[in-house]
Amino acid sequence: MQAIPSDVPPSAPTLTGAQREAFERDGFLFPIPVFSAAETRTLRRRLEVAEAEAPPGTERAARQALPITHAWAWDLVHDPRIVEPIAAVLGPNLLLWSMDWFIKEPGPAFVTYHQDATYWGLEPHRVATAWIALSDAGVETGPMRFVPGSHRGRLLPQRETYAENNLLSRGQEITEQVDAAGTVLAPLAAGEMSIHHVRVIHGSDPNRGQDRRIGMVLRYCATNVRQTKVRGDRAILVRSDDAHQHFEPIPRPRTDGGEAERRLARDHGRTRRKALMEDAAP
Ligand SMILES: O=C(O)CCC(=O)C(=O)O
Repeated sequence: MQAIPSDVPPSAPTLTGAQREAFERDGFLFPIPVFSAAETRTLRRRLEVAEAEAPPGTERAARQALPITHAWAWDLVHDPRIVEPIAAVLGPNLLLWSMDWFIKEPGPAFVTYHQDATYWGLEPHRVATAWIALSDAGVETGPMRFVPGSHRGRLLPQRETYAENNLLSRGQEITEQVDAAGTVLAPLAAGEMSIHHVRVIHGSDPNRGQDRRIGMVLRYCATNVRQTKVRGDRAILVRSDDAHQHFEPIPRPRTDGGEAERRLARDHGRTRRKALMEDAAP
């Protein structure tokens, strides 16, 4: 794993040595308390306002674009309560590569076992996800399941199923059988987060609860990481310096929902779709 950063201020909410070791051993870590109940409610309300304001059929794109279109979301992805634990496992110089949302309404939606590193195009794999629960993600809601230590193994072949209720863009699924008995379920209370490594095998079952299971999913990488599948990918510098400049910088939004912000979000959405949906290198 990466070196532990030396410049984390002593007051920053970083990880303990035992937590870092657990992440290095398992490829995931949870639960890490991040937001108070009031903050979590505010974030959920902001998300649901953004969904309600988006023209029908564009809710997903509107959610993903929030750090490009809304200053509160740009500020949120810099929050030290999220970024310092990530710095403890990836090192001090960090970019936010994306904000995704894994929202599982009560019903049949699921996520097949997959490894993110197989299709994101990011190299090297100094990449980790902060998955933050904005509603309770207890066992009945289909929280994530991880295969401990699988980030230290090889990348397994994946097929694309495009299955109707699969929340993944291409219904990606590892072709080898994953033994559920060897997985670890990662339930979270609202306001808590888990961190997972870009190579760890994970998936999740349907939501059998009453409420939507809302995962705000922030993908961070070290600044030496490159996008190998498309040119012109963008990211937000969230910590220290970017000596590498492999990504176009995303500026803090000046006007919430402004025309320039929405244009940038549309351009970026096209680039990112290309990266996620295509296999060929540029
Ligand atoms: O939220 C889920 O159930 C799956 C999330 C996931 O695959 C990811 O964050 O990489």
